[in-house]
Amino acid sequence: MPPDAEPDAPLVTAMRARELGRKSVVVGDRVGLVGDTSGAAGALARIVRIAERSSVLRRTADDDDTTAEGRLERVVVANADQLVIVSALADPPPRTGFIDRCLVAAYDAGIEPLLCLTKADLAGPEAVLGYYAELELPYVLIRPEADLDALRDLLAGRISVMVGHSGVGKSTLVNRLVPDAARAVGTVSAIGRGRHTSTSAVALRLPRLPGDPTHGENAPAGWIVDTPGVRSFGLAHVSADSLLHGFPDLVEGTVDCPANCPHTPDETDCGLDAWVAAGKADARRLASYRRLLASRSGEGDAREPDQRNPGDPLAGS
Ligand SMILES: Nc1nc2c(ncn2[C@@H]2O[C@H](COP(=O)(O)OP(=O)(O)OP(=O)(O)O)[C@@H](O)[C@H]2O)c(=O)[nH]1
Ligand SMILES: [Mg+2]
Repeated sequence: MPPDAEPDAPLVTAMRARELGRKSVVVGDRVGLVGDTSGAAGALARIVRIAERSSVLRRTADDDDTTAEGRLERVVVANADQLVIVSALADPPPRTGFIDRCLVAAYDAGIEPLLCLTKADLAGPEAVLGYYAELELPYVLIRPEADLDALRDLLAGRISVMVGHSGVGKSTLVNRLVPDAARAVGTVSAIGRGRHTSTSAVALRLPRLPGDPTHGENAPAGWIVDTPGVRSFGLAHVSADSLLHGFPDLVEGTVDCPANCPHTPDETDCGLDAWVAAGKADARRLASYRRLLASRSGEGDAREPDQRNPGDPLAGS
């Protein structure tokens, strides 16, 4: 459905036509339909064309890197213009390593990031926000009892996709934003045992707020895509050079690096160490960047985040 489709446009059920070959249709795709597009009960249309995508959010599914299937690159969503990185402030605890990976993916896809910190009723945001102090990263805090006006403003008129670990409250949030969404909501006790409440990505049209003075009567209300929780956001498809762009606070620290500097800890002339020593960026950000570099080159540490960074509970991915 086009982003500007009328709110009462019929919902059409369609299947992928054979002439598309191996091209797969993903959530967010704009498609050409033939056949019965009436939306009547039992009507089935065919998808014969996929429009050029304005953005493609990918992740390498390296949850399981022991199989070829596990290393596959997957398209999460097409045509999104905002990546809503959902992280709970507690239960499950925030993981800046994961948020950093999402920021890299957003930069790589040309999608603007928004940090959405849920469960603000359970813990404060200071530690997470302190870690990102040098970035101009927009954020919103979500409490169950407070209104969602700030978030609604940031979502208005855009196609936003939510990503985050299982149990952080993505579906809970979608149900509040889109009251008739009826997304299943789970319990956090299942985390880490391979159970995810949401099992597929779904795009939902945001309701236009009655009498909303800020966006005009004919402004599109926007779309929100709820996705299943992921354990990790694999970045094997992102080049080592592009990784750095997910760390805008470090970029300037590389201007004095030797040509083709790999920015690894063993590169004694890498400018990033001096940059951090001079207080221009947080040492934890450099450590996170270098962890990502190492995981890309196959030297990744496969231990659980809690064991890997005993001194820094935030750092896991
Ligand atoms: N205290 C508190 N609990 C919340 C909040 N938001 C969500 N929860 C609870 O967190 C649990 C998980 O919420 P879900 O919305 O299912 O999480 P999800 O991110 O969609 O999880 P997956 O679908 O598995 O990826 C539920 O028990 C919610 O009631 C919040 O702001 N505060
Ligand atoms: Mg869910």
